[in-house]
Amino acid sequence: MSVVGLDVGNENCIVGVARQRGIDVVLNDESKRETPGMVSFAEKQRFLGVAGAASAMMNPRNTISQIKRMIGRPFSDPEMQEDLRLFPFSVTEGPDGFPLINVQYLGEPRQFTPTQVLGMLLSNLKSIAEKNLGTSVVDCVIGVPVYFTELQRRAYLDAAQVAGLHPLRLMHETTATALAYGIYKTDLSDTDPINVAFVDIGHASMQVCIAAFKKGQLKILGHSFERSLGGRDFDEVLFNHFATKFKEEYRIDVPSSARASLRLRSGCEKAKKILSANPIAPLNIECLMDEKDVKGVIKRDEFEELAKPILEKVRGPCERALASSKLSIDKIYAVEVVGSGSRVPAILKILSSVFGKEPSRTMNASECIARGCTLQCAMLSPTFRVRDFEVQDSFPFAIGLSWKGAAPETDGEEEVSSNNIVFVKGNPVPSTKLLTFYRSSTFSIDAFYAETSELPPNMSLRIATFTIGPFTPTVAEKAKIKVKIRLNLHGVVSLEAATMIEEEEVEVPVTKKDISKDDSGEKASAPTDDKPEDAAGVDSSSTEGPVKMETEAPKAEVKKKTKRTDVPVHEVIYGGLPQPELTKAVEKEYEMALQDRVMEETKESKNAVEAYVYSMRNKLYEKLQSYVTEFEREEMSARLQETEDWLYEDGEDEIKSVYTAKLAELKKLGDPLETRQREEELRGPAYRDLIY
Ligand code: ATP
Ligand code: K
Ligand code: MG
Repeated sequence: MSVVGLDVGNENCIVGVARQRGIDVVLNDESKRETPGMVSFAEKQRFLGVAGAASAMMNPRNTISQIKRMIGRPFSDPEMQEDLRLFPFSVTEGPDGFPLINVQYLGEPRQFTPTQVLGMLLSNLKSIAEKNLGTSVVDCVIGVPVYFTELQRRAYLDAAQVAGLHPLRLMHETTATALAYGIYKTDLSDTDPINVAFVDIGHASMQVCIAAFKKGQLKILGHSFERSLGGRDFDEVLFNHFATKFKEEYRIDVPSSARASLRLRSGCEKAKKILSANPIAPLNIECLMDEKDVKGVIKRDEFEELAKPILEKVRGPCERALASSKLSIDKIYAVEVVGSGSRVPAILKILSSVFGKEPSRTMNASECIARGCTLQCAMLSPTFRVRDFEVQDSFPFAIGLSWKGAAPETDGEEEVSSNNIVFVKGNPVPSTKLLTFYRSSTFSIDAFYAETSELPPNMSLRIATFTIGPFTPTVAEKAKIKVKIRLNLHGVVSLEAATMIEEEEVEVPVTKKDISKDDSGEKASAPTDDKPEDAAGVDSSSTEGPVKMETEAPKAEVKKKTKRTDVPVHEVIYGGLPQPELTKAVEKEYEMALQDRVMEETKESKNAVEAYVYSMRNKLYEKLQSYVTEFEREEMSARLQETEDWLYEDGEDEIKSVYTAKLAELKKLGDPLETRQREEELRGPAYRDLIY
């Protein structure tokens, strides 16, 4: 069974795998540790990852990036609209109110959902892991931003299914980082926790969490985020600066051209990185637009001045995370900065002033999420042994339930508050709540977000509607229905089970073995965190106890019997793909992947023909020279030349079998020559031996 952790970034994706000796970040086909989160659609195939990024400049309108920004968000979301302004590809509103990505693929216009495109990225990451592990990969843990809504989490799960992956957990990125930090710490105390702030600034967003570490345990005390604050915002500041400047100096309107915009944006990103280590950075782009070469420079303090409004925003999430952890800054032991977007030096200055101490960079800033996810996967996988380490995560949103009729009773200490919040903000993940309803017939429960403040703007608050029934009470007019609501490991709300509980009085003959314990029937069980209760069904409470000495004759006795019946639950989820759509998406992905593979193999067989032409031509004048006749050499050379010409003309764009046939044809002519050379060489020394 595979143990894999995936960090899917807006810019970079990382794949971690567990091996017996530890956690490794694996290399992609281009021997890189980071794989661009890009998919490029072309005439004959798709290009994913590094190859996708390489096509971006040539094919900007059909190359999709930052899919994480679009996943599980309605088209009308103002933040989405803001993002779309900057993307070079076309996105329109689908009939369900969610975005559709429009591309030209296989020579025709096609539309894909963000879920499908994320599925493509995930399947690329899956194949990177598979190539490295040499086995098929299904189980994994995938990082998600802590601010992801139910819809976004469900879309990730759908996309994973499209890719043929089975996530054991969608793990908050900052929690994964905290795990990667804590599990290797050997000096943790049993009693006094150390509190560490983790600040992740990526390409598009910023997340902060405060974690408390004790021996064998980490607990997230609080977190916060800014959905739109990351490296790309700094690029944008530079982009606007230079676009204005170049308009004046060169009279070119960069934003009007998708390709020029992409090139300038990428030049600005480079300049920004240079400024992280140098006081000044050049920006030179040849033939940017209208055949004009542009030149510019930017100084670090100039850049910081331009970026001031963005830098100001860094403080907020740190302060909010501190507030939710209820810790004062003197209780913070260290501030760990991760995510490559945080390499802008001015950010560190702000962090020092908020936390009152120098931030540290002891972690591998680009790999910690993938490593944490891989560790979590190893911990959840039965095939791997990992040091015992408990991860207590906390949920960022308050989730409420509503129903018609009388309020339910809750089991356990925790009350459902008057506004029906079942999972408070900061609730542990996972978590299960047991509610008891008294109802005579089918009823329904709605799950919704109970607070709007930290949700994306204009978002629907509905999560799901669960319909419980039908059931027929047999004992009383109203039956007691226990409903188990779960905030699962992915941070998704689900109704796990509904059970009708009825108590009947029945006469049971008392046998020699009797009950010594008092049977009080159904016992209230406290909210459980992960262990499921006994399977529902008929559960006689007169279980066997210790044998009691019995002298009297056996007689009948009236006993209470608890009968448990599963009640069907029907759930309607708002958003996400219905199963038939998902099945279709899985099939489509399979077809597209097949097409990519066919094209890759075609390229390989074409390359094989080309390689044969070159190597045979060399051999004819070197290794084979003294073994072939003049006539044979000329004949072979002519065939090689013919083939080379063909490769550049008629044979430029053929199907695989044509190239394989071509290679076979050449080999038919060439193999006998090579065999002759080999055989004579073998005979050679022996023959010479005879002479001397
Ligand atoms: P997200 O976390 O938003 O999903 P991501 O995980 O892909 O995105 P990272 O890989 O952590 O993001 O960071 C990418 C960002 O870091 C880019 O904006 C990139 O320009 C920026 N970056 C990388 N190196 C440097 C550097 N030396 N100086 C400044 N910024 C840098
Ligand atoms: K990343
Ligand atoms: Mg990231």
